[in-house]
Amino acid sequence: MKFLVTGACGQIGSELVPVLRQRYGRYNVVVSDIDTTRLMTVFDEPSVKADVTIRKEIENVIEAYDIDVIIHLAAILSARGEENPSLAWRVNVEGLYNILEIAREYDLDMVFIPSSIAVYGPETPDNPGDIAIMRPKTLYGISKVLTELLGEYYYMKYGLDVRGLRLPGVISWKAKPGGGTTDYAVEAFYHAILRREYVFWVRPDTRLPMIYMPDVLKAFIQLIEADDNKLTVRFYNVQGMSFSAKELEEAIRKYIPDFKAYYKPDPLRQKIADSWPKTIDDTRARRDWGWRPEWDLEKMTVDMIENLSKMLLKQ
Ligand code: AKB
Repeated sequence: MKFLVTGACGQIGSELVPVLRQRYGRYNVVVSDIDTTRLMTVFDEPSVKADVTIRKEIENVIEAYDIDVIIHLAAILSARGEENPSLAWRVNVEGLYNILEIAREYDLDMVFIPSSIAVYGPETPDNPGDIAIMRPKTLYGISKVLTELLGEYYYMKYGLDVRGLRLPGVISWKAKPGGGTTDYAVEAFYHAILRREYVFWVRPDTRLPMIYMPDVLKAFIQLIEADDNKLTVRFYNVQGMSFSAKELEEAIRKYIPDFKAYYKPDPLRQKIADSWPKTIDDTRARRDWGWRPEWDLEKMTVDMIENLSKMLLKQ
């Protein structure tokens, strides 16, 4: 199986690519991004500069490397998407269409695309499952609903195997997230370690579903390898934990006692956070392909502080 990972230099790609290369072989995982500097510093060959909004550039990679599976990570996240809607449209909608059309045209085996809790909105009832009311209020959320619906459509109409995880906020220490509403849950650790203080951009009672990167990587591999006959939907909720900003502050202070937290809600990001569910129901992923998260708030906090301190303080 030969993979192309788009948007490979982002938070998830930076950690997923080494895992894929370890499992399937370095030369079977081609990485692409528009950020050539990061492409060259983060990954070994095979790596290609390719823009998902330019169909020909992706087609060239598919042909040159004889790709079977696209893992489509290139996306503009929620907060950045609200600041630059036309960019979000081009990357998240036009880029998505290019990927699906290319996969159909070249008869690829699979397209794997992360979705997000951003598909939900204020009308969604608490703790939604995989099939729930989806009336998102951000362009990012709208583009992820489109991703899921088009994915299902291509699966039913053309037999293209499109599948993905509906991810909550992703916490990790190796590469920073960018442009998301939930990024405070990562930034707080950087600031706690380097400055002993952090100003949260949400209220202390803001509670959101989250997941730690090792669980994300495990879920990717499990769902990529899951037998299609076992899947009862194309996009699956997965959640590792759910905590409020205040609970995160307290968890960090257990290990960094002089950590000070302040709260200055940013109207845009607070509104987005308030429109998302506090927890999501991932029963179906547990039942269909054996999903089990291993990381909770306490365990993740210890691991984040240990690894991030080593990385940041050695510089
Ligand atoms: C964001 O905050 O935009 C992302 C997401 C939940 O998809 N982290």
